[in-house]
Amino acid sequence: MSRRGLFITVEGGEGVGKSTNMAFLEQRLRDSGVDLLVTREPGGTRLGEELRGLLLQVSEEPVCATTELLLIFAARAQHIHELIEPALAAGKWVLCDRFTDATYAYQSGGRGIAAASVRSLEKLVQGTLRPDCTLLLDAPVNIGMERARGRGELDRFEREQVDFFERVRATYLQLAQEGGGRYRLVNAAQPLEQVQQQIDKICRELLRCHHLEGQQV
Ligand code: Z5A
Repeated sequence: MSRRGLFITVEGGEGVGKSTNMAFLEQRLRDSGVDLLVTREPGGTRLGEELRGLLLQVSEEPVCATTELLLIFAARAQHIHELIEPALAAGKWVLCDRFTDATYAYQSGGRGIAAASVRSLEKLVQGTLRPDCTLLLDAPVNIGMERARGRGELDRFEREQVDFFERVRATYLQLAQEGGGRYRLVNAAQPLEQVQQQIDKICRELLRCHHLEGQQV
């Protein structure tokens, strides 16, 4: 029976460079011989990607916060059942672009849904499943918004105002502060090379802890 894999998530507010650094981390882990599943939330499965489309699209009908929350957890339930759990059970590492910390940050911090409601759904949908390690990319909101605005058309979340993203950031930082050992805070306001030096260090640590050191890192 293979050893259970490691569940790594990457989190952060708008424009912090998640996509850029997910690609860096993926390459770094693959180069080290890690058997890896790379995925994202909302999404990952066919149903999850359809729900993602509904969540991100700009629509004339305002989406109520509870609907948003339930769609996110519906996508997550399918994602865990179809992809995440089977991969971890088979000994693969899972690298996921956002997970439930984003729900605390956006739906609770940003939209104002009670954290207790998120916790109930977390328990229902995930059981005891939690990430083993979360890289939290953090940058001041104005820097993130400036970077994200340079990408063109804005989705439904990206159209929110500064105070929404300030609450998202504050919630993420609070989670990291209160969340025990699983969070690794990365200063994403630095130039990319320095951000990736920080990520590289975390990567070495993870590989060392999981006895993959000595392989090409
Ligand atoms: N959402 C939610 O509400 N609740 C949930 O539970 C979950 C999600 C799971 C989609 O997520 C939305 O879903 C998200 C919250 C909601 N909406 N928002 N906002 P997403 O992860 O797909 O969307 P995103 O936040 O836009 O992620 P992204 O595409 O990874 O964007 P990013 O962090 O901005 O990354 P980027 O594209 O790599 O970087 C942006 C630009 O900055 C780009 O031009 C880079 O070249 C540049 N960049 C990156 N790093 C640097 C540095 N260090 N210096 C200078 N420039 C840089």
